[in-house]
Amino acid sequence: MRIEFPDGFLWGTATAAHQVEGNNWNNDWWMWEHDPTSPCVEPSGDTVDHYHRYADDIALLAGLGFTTYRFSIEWSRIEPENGEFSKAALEHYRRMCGACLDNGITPIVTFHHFTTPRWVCHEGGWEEPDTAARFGRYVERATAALGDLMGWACTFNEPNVVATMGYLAGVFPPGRRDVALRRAVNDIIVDAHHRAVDAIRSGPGDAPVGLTLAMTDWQPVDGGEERVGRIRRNYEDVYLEAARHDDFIGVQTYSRSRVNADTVLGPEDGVEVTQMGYEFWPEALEATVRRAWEVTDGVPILVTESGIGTDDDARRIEYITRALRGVGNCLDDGIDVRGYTCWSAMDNFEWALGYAPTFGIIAVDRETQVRTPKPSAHWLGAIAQGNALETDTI
Ligand code: GCO
Repeated sequence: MRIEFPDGFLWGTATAAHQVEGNNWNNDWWMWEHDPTSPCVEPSGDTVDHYHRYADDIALLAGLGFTTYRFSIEWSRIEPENGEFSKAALEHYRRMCGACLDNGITPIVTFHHFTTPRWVCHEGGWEEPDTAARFGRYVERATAALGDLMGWACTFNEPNVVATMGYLAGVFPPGRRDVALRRAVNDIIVDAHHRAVDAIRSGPGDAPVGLTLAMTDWQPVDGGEERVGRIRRNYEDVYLEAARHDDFIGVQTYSRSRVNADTVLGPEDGVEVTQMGYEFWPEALEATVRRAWEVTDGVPILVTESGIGTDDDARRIEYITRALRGVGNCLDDGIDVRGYTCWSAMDNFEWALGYAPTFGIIAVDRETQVRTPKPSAHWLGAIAQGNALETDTI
């Protein structure tokens, strides 16, 4: 089987500042990692020291064949206290964008990937309506510094996870469990997103702007339709609807979940599960791309994350092959998918689960910080270069 992708289709990998930079001590996640009552298994520490090693890392990704790199900028470095902006931090991220462009890589910049500065949290965090304006001001300042170099701009990474895991499930900071609060937080983040879109559009450069959403292929079983509808409404649709006037929507999907009338069911006995405990179900990407396209009324789609936590790199290749077949099916049906960005460039800090899950196509020895591309890195880089997937496995 051979799938050809449209001219200009973007091929890349993704990371997030807190998961790779190291020592981002001035945000809520660092506090959460050091809070004995949180579910975090270990602190992030130096992680893979990408803050200092980005130039080599970007050159390595370019050498493998990738044409884009998605990374996030850290609000707590850029604005370490209310209204105090760090020119040095902004220059750092300007050099990162420059390193991408020098290597023929389009930088996709994410302004918020889960971490919020400590001072914002002290002033109420995402349950405080004023946080939306504070975020807008930060995005405006960062765009003034980086806008002319940004290829694409993501305001938020998975705001639905920030709201749901932080304010309903209580497993992300600030660890709250309150249904009404989760809804209020959704509304505040939607407001923050719209302010950020305006700030980016009115700043230098012409990067397409959107947000990225965590999506699951929710599958109703035994009368689960109504429950699926409710889950989608507050977890996905509120953001898909808010994205209808954006330039793109970032889709991030890892698996499916079956839902009955009472609950979200775990994977069935005997099915293959990943290090995250998710069912191995790469077909979820096709289902969610289709749904994002439908609910946004046809906003162009960028797959901003797709991948698998596994220590068996052959399963990663199988997973991505099947996920890409789904993207090919969507393209065949006229859905405007602009690119595929694999999570992740490197093994990194997987939030509350620490370093055990390995999502990278590049392994990192965190004692020596030596990077070693896995077979999947060479394989996916070659697909990027050929802009086509050829496989006899499916
Ligand atoms: C998320 C994030 C990434 C994760 C990845 C693997 O989806 O939680 O965007 O930071 O590391 O998804 O779980």
